[in-house]
Parts: sequence; C-alpha cells; structure tokens
Amino acid sequence: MNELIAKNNPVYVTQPFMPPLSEFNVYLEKIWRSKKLTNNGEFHKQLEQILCEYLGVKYISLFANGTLALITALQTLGIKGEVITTPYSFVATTHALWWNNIKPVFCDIDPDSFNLDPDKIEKAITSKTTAILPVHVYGNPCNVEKIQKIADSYKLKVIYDAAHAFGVKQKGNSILNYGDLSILSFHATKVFHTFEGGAIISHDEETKKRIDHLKNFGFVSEISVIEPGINAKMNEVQAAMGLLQLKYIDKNIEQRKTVFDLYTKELKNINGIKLNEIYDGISYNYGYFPIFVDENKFGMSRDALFEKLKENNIFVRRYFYPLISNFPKYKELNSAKKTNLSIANKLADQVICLPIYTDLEFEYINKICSIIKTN
Ligand code: T4K
Repeated sequence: MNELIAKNNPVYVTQPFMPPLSEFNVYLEKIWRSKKLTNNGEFHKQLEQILCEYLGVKYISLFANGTLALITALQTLGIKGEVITTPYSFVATTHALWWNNIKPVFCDIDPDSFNLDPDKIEKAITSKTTAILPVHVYGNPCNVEKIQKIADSYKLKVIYDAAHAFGVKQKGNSILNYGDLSILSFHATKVFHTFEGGAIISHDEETKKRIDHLKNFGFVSEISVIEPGINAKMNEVQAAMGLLQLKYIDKNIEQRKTVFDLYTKELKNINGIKLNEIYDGISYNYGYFPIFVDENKFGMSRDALFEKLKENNIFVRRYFYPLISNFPKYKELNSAKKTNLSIANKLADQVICLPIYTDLEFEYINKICSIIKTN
C-alpha cells in the first residue's frame, strides 16, 4: 500500500484548474438575473474579444467543443475529396474528416516534434487532395513554413488542429495565425478550459461571419437560413468559466512550467527514456509531459511501466495509443499501413503522458520519478 499517493486520492494525467467558487458564483448570479443563457450572450461576446487580445489573433468564433469546431472548419472552407493528416492525434481529428465525408490520407510524423513530417506530405498528394490537416501535438508547433510552402504550390488549404496549442507562440507570433484556419479545444483536460468548449480562429471578417452562421444552423437573420449549419454554440456558463480562467492563465502556465522543468531535471538522463524537446524562440503552454519508453534500453516495456504507475494509484494516459490509423474504421485505408507510418507506430507504442497540472504537488512528481527510476 502506497503511503504517499493513496487509493482514495489518486493522481490523474491531468486535473482541470478550478477558480474560486465564490468568483464563479458572481458570474452565475449575473446569468440568472439576465436570463440570457446562450446564443451570443454578453459573456460570449466578452470572451471572444478578450481571447483575441490575449492570443494575438484577429477573429475567434467560440464553439461548444473542439470537435464541432473542427467539423465546422472543414465545412467553412468547403473541403472535399482527400485530406492529408496525422495518425498521431486524438481520434476527433480524423473523425471530423469522416463526418464531412472526406477521405483521410495518413502521413508519417517527425520523431522530434511528433507532428506531420512535411518532407513526407508531397508523396501523399493526389488529384483529389484539397487540404492538409496537421496537429500541433502536445503544443509543439508544426513546421508551419514548410507546410505552407507545399500548400501554396499545390493550391491546398491548411486547417490546423491546435487543440493543444492554446497560447503557444513562435518568435512572439501566435501559432494560431498560420494556415487558413486553426481550431482550439477548451475541454476540461486542457490548459485553458470552459468545461467543454472550443474555437475557430480565422483571419478575415467574411470568414468569421460564415463560421458564425454555420455554428448557428446557418441563420443569417431571423427568417433567413443560407445553408445547413449545425448547433455548435457555446453557452453563457461556459463563456463565464472562460473569462475566469483567463484571469489565472499566465500564473497557471508558469506553474505548469515548474512541473515540466522538475520532471525534465529528474528524467533527462535515464537510458531508454526520451523526453519532449523544448526549443528556443517558442513560448510553450506545458499542457502535456510525454515520455517515450524504449524497452530494449530501459529494461521495462511501456505497458509494464503504465501498470506499475497504476498500482501506485497514478493514472497516466497513453496519448496517442492506439494510433488513429489502427482503429477499425480507418485501418483498411491504404495510407494506414504500418509500413507507411513506421515512426508514428513506434512512438504510439512507447508513449506515456505523465501527470501535469497547475497544483500537482512536488512530492507527487518526485514519487512518480522515483517509480520510473527504480524500474
Ligand atoms: N483534437 C485534438 C488533438 C484533441 O486532443 C482533442 C481532444 C480534440 C481535437 C477534440 O476536442 P474536444 O471535442 O474534446 O474539445 C481527453 C479529452 O476528452 C479530449 O478533449 C482530449 N482531446 C483528449 C486528449 O483527452 P480522455 O478520454 O483521455 O479524457 P478523460 O475523461 O479520460 O480525462 C483524462 C483524465 O483527466 C481523467 O483520468 C481525470 C481527469 N479529468 C477529466 C475530466 C473530463 C478530471 O479530473 N476532470 C474532468 O472533468 O480524453
């Protein structure tokens, strides 16, 4: 029986940041009084405006969740045919293509950033390709310049799944400013959350308007519906949580960095454990702490380590295992063959994401590291 991490108080891969309830109650009282619960309410409007300023982007449209934002982003640009994407992501990335009747074409990833390898994209382009859907996995920026160059020369659209990349900047510029559109997730497990939630970042007013119509059934006025939109609106309680989260976001990211640095210090020289590299010139959000276990060098398999942590009441996640391309719905696709995705398959078999969140106690981090070290 572990004394430090007790069964009735387990450690999870993440925990949402909960602002003081008294502060949330102030928002709730306003919502109660106004009786405006959803459909572009006051808090919704405020959050869109403040997020634009905080993130350094031109236009943002809030959504009920990140998956609906992804599905709508593809609708907004009228994407059809085939889209090149990464198998190393949460299933929602590929599911969004499926929901739009688009064929996913999987492309292998880069072993250091864990993102789509731009050098392998061109080989996957066919006459049916209309877009590229990369993911900034764990908040690591994709090679946005190279991807844009390929997109420009083949006249393809680029939609970034930036679900993990809230606040990430490259040379001072938001990573969300690249590509035609980017989507965010504000799920409870994310660095910034609104219980459930998401957003699309766009770069011009016309596109922002179109997105806003599409997330509201296609309505452009009380009696006019321009096309079959969906109901993907964020409600006022979600928006209020977002406003409150923003008050604490810088401090929260700073605390996450402390956790990230402590893990890095403890785990950086272990034979058979590879860490997520951090590069100069990038502001990270420290949303995830993936480690990659090379069984031959480490002397224990990833899954054995996963079980050992579990026995100690530490519930980690293997993001992203299984690979999306190995799920029954997608595995028969030509591009899903393991020989086409060797790096993604290898990393998916090695990955464990360790617990990381704002108020994770240092003694727990030390305990987790000592379990890993005494394999
Ligand atoms: N694209 C990418 C690249 C994504 O990663 C995601 C979502 C999306 C798109 C889609 O965005 P959304 O439609 O979700 O907005 C979680 C999340 O459900 C999912 O949002 C996220 N990615 C994915 C990476 O992780 P699970 O199945 O691992 O979540 P769950 O419920 O097992 O939570 C993990 C741990 O977090 C739990 O063990 C305990 C803790 N937890 C969780 C929740 C929900 C809490 O302490 N409180 C909570 O309320 O998928």
